[in-house]
Parts: sequence; C-alpha cells; structure tokens
Amino acid sequence: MLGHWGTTPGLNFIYVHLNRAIREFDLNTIYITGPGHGGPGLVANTYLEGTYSELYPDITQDEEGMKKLFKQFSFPGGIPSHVAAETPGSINEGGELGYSLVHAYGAVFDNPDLLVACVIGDGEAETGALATSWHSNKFLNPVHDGAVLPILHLNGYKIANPTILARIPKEELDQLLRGYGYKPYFIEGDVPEQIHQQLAGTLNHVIAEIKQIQQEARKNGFTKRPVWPMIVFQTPKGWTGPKIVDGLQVEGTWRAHQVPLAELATKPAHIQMLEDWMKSYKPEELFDSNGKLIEELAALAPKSTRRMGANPNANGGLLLHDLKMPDFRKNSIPVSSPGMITGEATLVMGGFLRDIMKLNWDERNFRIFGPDETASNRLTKMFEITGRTSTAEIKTSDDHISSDGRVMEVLSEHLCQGWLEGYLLTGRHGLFSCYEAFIHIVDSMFNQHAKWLKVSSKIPWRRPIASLNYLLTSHVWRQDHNGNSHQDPGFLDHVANKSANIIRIYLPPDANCLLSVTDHCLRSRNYINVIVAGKQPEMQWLNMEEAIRHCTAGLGIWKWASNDEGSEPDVVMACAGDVPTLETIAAVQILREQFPELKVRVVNVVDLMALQPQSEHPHGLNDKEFDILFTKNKPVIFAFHGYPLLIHRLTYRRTNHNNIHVADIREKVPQQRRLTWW
Ligand SMILES: Cc1ncc(C[n+]2csc(CCOP(=O)(O)OP(=O)(O)O)c2C)c(N)n1
Repeated sequence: MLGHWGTTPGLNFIYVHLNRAIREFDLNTIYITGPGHGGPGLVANTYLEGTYSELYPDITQDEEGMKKLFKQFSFPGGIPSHVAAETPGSINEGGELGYSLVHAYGAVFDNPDLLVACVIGDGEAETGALATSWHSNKFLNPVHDGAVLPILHLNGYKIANPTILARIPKEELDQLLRGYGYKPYFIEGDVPEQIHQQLAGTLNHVIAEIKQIQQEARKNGFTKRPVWPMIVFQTPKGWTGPKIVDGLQVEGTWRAHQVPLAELATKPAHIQMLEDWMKSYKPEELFDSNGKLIEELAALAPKSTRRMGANPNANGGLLLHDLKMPDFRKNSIPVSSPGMITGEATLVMGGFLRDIMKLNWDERNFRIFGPDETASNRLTKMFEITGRTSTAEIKTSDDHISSDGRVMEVLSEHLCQGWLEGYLLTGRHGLFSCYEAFIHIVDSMFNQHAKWLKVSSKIPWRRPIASLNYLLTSHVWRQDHNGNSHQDPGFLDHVANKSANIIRIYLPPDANCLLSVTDHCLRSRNYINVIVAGKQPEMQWLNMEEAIRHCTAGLGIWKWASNDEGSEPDVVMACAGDVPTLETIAAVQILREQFPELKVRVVNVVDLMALQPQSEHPHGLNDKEFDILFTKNKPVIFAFHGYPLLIHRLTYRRTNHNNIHVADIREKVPQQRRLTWW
C-alpha cells in the first residue's frame, strides 16, 4: 500500500459537499488541495464525477477501468501520489506544501464569477508562504474579483507531530483567523452523519455571505474591506479508517498520516483488517455489478464544466486570450550611434508595460507583481495608468494606491510568485519584477512551477498557459547604495538547471533590447522567462531595428566595436549583461588604443541559452555557427553578469571551450563591500 491516507477522508468529504453546493447554487468553483499528498481523494472524486474517464479514456467506468485507476497510482509510468498537473481540476502541485491559498487568490483576481474552495492543511499552515497568504484578502476587491473560501483542515497532525493550530485554544485560533480578517465557522466532530449536517448548513450560509458581499460591492462600488467567511473543518486524521492497529491507536492520531496498515506480506491479520475496512464503505451498494457508480449517486455530481475536475479555470489555457500588444518601437530610445546617450532600461520598459496595460484594460487580464519595488525598479510609468492595489486602509499621503490598482505589491516574494502562478494558471498574463538578489526566496516555488510546466506540456488535455516572466533588476553590478547584502546573481544558475523546453534567460544590454525581449516574452507560452536588466542610467548601444535583429538572433558580433573586419580575430571579447557589456566596450577601447594591431572581435549575448549546443536547448547555436563566432582556438574573454561557472557549463562541449575565460565576479569585487564596478 502506498500514499497518504490521513488527510484523504476530509478531502473527500469536502469535495462531495461542494458538489452539492455547486448544483444547488450553480457555482463556478475549483478545488485547491493544500494537503496535496491526499491526491487519491482528488483522483477518486474526478473519476466518480466522470471527468477522469473523459480525459483518460482507458480508465473506464467499470471494474476494468477501476483496476487500472488503482494500479497506476504512484506506479512507475503511472500517476503521482500527490495532486499534480496530471490531476484533473488541479492548479496546485501537491508535493511542496504552502502554496494553496496564494494560488487560490491568484486564480480569483479579475475572475469575478469564480469561487475557489481552498483546503489548507493545518501543517501546511505552519509554512511561511501559507502564513502570509491569509493577508491576500487585503488585495481582493469583490467588485471585480472572485472569492476564496479557505477551509482549514484541522485534523490535528502532520507526519509525526501535532500541528500548532490544533494545540492552541480554540478561542486563540478563532482570534488569529479574525485577526487575519476572516470570519471563521467551526465544524467539529467525528460522527459523519452530524458533520454532514453541519457542513451542508455552513456551506449554504457562507455561500450566501459571499454572494451578499459581492452583490453589495457590485451594486454600490467598493466601500470597505469585507470580512470574508472561512471554515475550520476539525475532524479526525484518518477518519473512518482503521481505529487500532497492533494495539496502537491510528484514527485521530499522527499514525494515520500515510499507510495505516503496513507489512501486509508478513501480517495476514492486516489483510483481514484492510478487507473489513474497505467493506465498511459498502461498495456493493455504491457500484453496480460491472463496477460502475450507481446512477442515483452519479447523478449527484454537477454537470459538464461545473464539475470541479472539468472546470476550465483549472486548465487555464482553455480560457487564455493573447494579450493585445502595442508596438514596442514607440517606446524606443533614439540611438544615432552606439554609446552616445544614456538611458534607463527599466524606465523605458515601464512605458511599454503601461501601454500593454492600457490596451488590455477592458479585458482585465494583465497584472504586474512585485515586493514593494515597482517604483524602486523604475517601472513608474505604469502609475500613469494604474496604481497599486489595496483593499486595506488607504491614507491621503499614500502614493498611487487604490482598491482598483492593477499593480500587486506586497513585501512577500512568496505572495508575488504564488499570485502570479495562480493568475497564469487560470488563463491570464503577468510579470514579476524583483531585486535580483532576493528572487532566491522563491527558488523552490520556481522549481515547482517549472515541474508543472514540463509535465503539463506532455499532457494533451492541458492547454498552454502564458509564460511566467521575471524581470530581475536592481542587480548585482549596480548596488550604488546597498552593497553586499543586495548582491547575488545566482538565480540564473538555479534556472539553468531546469528543462530546456521551459527555460529562457535574457540579458539585454540596453533599453531597446529590453523592449524587444519583453515583447517576445509576453507573447510566449509555457516558459519561464528570466530577464535581467539594470535600472540605472547606462550607455545605449543599438537603435530599435538593430536591437530587434540582435535579440532575434540571440547573440552576435558587434561590428562597430570590433576591428577584425570579417577576418579571424586575435581575441574575442564576449559579454552578457548590461554592465559587463559596458565594461567590455571600455576594455576594447583600451586594447585598441594600446595595441592597435590587435584584431578584436566583440560578441554580445542576449539569449544566454544560445551558448548551449543545439542538442541541449532549442535556442542553442549549432557548432558551426558557434565556432564561426567564437573561433576554434583564439582566446575568448567573457564578461558575464553572473557566476562564471554558468558560462563554462553552457559551453563545455564547444570546440573552443578551453580558451574561454570568464571574468569572475568573486575576483573583481571585494567580498566585504561589493558595490559597483566603477
Ligand atoms: C514544504 C514541505 N515541507 C515538508 C513536507 C513533508 N510533508 C508532507 S505531508 C506533511 C504533513 C502535512 O500536514 P498537514 O498539512 O496538516 O496535512 P494533513 O495532516 O492533512 O496530511 C509534511 C511535513 C512537504 N511536503 N512540504
């Protein structure tokens, strides 16, 4: 036996009750499962409602299909034990706990008709990401956003320990949740018949409250932050499973977390207990002689796309519309010749983002996210059209904050990332701008999203979603007043580990290149695009048309900076990143003054993945092209934005790899006070 039993009965119970409510009130609802290790519950319910067999036709609604359904669970070549991209109705990868509530809120922003029922594990609630997610209600506007119904699954235990929330007095928990701005309804007990009554009544009540909040706001406009209802569902862990095994209590304890009856091969008594347990659900009354759920019960599920496994919001690509893209050339900086003017790349990009926001205003399908840094990252032109959003108190001294803003700012990288993921997974578009050093806070969330994209791209019924776009700025080379604490370019190393089908890294050297790259990223699907660009005034190199050509190629020789004139150079000066590009141009100038006979070639790299062999990444240059650019045997001095090893990793199979020398951030910048290169 495999899997996590303990949380599953609660998940099943809630799913079935939501089905009843969906039918009764014609709700547009998806189900997010925080304790995603209870994956079997979601697989089972989507099977019973019919979605599973529609999406996986070999899993038929009969004994044969049920056998396959069971066998494939957590089996090589089968399905994961947790909710995942393979699970109909899920937008949450269930392995790493903490992101259910943030995904739920991301899903309902600008989705006025949607109700997300979000089950939160009481253990999950101890994670940092979940602990801050409660505050998402200060960003939810009932006029144009949907609603989240948080359901705290207070089954008391994690893997081997009690949970904190289960071991504080009920009054304290009640106050904590009220302090987060919710009105909790407690459902407590272990007698199924009684809990059925309690949950049915409570669901009716909270749905009426949610509708009332929405109707009031949609009629009279936003006046004050509502107190949203939520449910605390307190039932035993492993409810209805084996109560005592080998003399030890299992139901209602931590022992119910995973497999309540182990060692079946050596303990025949356990097999008997397993059989008794399974038979206690009276399957002969629930399924007909072919193994199909009886009609009377099957009819209880909602119909068609109202089924939570079939709701298109959980397969956002079905709802995705292209962003309308304005002509980014209109935001370009006029560059008559290289290095004659300075410009602030992210300021220019902000103008483009503003124009995108404007053009898609009525669709309400684009938001930007950041940890209190939109202004600091110089995307301030966005504020010409919209402000930051807050449904908490706003004071007259606050700057560009309103209950209607479309810039999502909160000092939690976890929330920015999770909201954006939820927003994208339900079929919208967005961008997360962040200080480069602090993006590491979401390394692990990035991993999970990358896994989701990789797996879902191979699932035929999962439609492609808009890419997750990062702008990393306030970067390592220009910490003019922060220094060492704000410096780390290592996110690129982390990202580069992931599947080539998913990952793109761009280092535009100037503002016009940043515009071209941004346009490209916002049109793309199913990728994670990482753009690194500075916000400080910096030298501009390419006019708009040159920038488009350069970014489309991904890398190329800058002839105006080189003097090899098409012949074999003596040295290749390569660069990737805005500051390294400036430094390279400066170095080349010195070389050309000091050694006029030296033939120097400058190669600038925007699309970092172009360095990889074509066999490893779809953007990779073929070996012939690479050898032409970087030569087969001449020294290559590579000024790179990040840690040098990454360039070596990407190029280790290239002919000239032994001659590639990467300018090393650790040598150039004293550890104690890495400020800036000049
Ligand atoms: C971030 C993270 N840390 C640790 C784990 C390992 N883990 C899996 S389940 C679990 C306990 C979860 O408890 P809870 O959220 O209360 O779920 P339930 O008790 O309903 O199973 C833990 C610690 C994990 N999956 N994710």
